[in-house]
Amino acid sequence: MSNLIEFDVQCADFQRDPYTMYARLHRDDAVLIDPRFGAYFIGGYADVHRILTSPGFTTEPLAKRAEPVMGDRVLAQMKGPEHDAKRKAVLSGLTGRLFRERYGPMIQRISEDLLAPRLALGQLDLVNQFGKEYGVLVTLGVLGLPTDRYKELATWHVGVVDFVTSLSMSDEERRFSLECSRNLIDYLTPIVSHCLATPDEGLISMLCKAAPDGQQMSVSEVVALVLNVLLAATEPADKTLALLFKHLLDNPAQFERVKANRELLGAAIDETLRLTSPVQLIPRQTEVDMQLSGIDIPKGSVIFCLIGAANRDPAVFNSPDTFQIDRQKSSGHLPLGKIAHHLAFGAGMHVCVGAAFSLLQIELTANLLLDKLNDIRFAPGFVYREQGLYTRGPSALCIEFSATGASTPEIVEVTEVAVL
Ligand code: 2IO
Repeated sequence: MSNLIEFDVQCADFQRDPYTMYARLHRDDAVLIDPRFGAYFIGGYADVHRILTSPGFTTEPLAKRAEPVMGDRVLAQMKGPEHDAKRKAVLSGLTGRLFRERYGPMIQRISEDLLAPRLALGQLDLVNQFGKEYGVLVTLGVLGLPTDRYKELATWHVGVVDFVTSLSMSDEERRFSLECSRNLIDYLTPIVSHCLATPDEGLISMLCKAAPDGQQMSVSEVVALVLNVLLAATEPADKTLALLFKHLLDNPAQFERVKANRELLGAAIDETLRLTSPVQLIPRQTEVDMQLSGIDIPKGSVIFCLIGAANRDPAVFNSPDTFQIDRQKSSGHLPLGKIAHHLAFGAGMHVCVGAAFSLLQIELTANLLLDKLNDIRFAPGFVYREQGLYTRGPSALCIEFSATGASTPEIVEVTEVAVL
């Protein structure tokens, strides 16, 4: 039986470094409870896998966390024929035989355009001078939305994400998030109405036809789906890219191998997602009284799956705190002979619909960066920090490099300087 251990999810130590707590959780075989916050936190791989794949665990927490800022329900709140039909619509836009051809050139162009003015400088903050804008622009491209107001959209997106992912909010922060949500919904409503009336080939029009029985969908239903894609695709993008480069820079021998053999990039991205999962928390609620690892959990309890902990469970992953791109060959096995896979995209009926797309996106951009930037290293004096508990990533990643084919510094207009 596990030990039930009280902890404070909002304490500064945990915010700074959740991974020490995760290691302790595994060592002491613990289920965590934050009585003040009123939730359980579960980090064992088998428990998390069970929570995500078995009946008895609902997505009810999203009614409070997501619905107020999304304007209607998101995919993860649905089930049955409605869930199947809408999920299929999103999935068919984000996967399929031709998705590399459809989205590849767009991702490539956005990455090149953002990188161009930075090349000659020989330095770049991969989060704040590339990744954040890149995340928003690629998502807008996928949704077929115009990019002229992307800076405003990026600000509103942050406000909405804060609401979904925060563990505590001041009244003022809440007001700001709701205002951002209102602005985003007001922006999307006429666009969605137009797609409902005169559908085109784009993803939004595909979502407009996603009702299970051929019924007409309401504007707010489609807007919520669009917001769902917007948030889920944008929020983890800069984090995953920066985390990948952080691990490669920390592991020079593996970095050399990846540079020489780009086919290893997929394994490096996968290992990045396991070791430092950009989405660290997935909330659920228990539908019945139950036991998890021998601990009684009453009906109606809010449970957070600690994805970052499950992905470092030593019962499943050997030397779980190390970055090993060859891991797949050496990692542990689950019962029934299944090979253990990380849970960074979740599992079960709500497993991430954008997984394949996001892997394509990171792979294309990482390849481009490796092509254009030579001799990548951390900038002198750069101090690495991560932020966020729900979604987590580097607050900055300042690198230096020499560029291949860069234009001369004189003709480059630079407005911001990397903050070290
Ligand atoms: C967008 C938290 C970025 C999802 C969410 C309201 C629903 C859902 C998730 C992920 C990542 C986001 N939850 N994606 O945790 O679609």
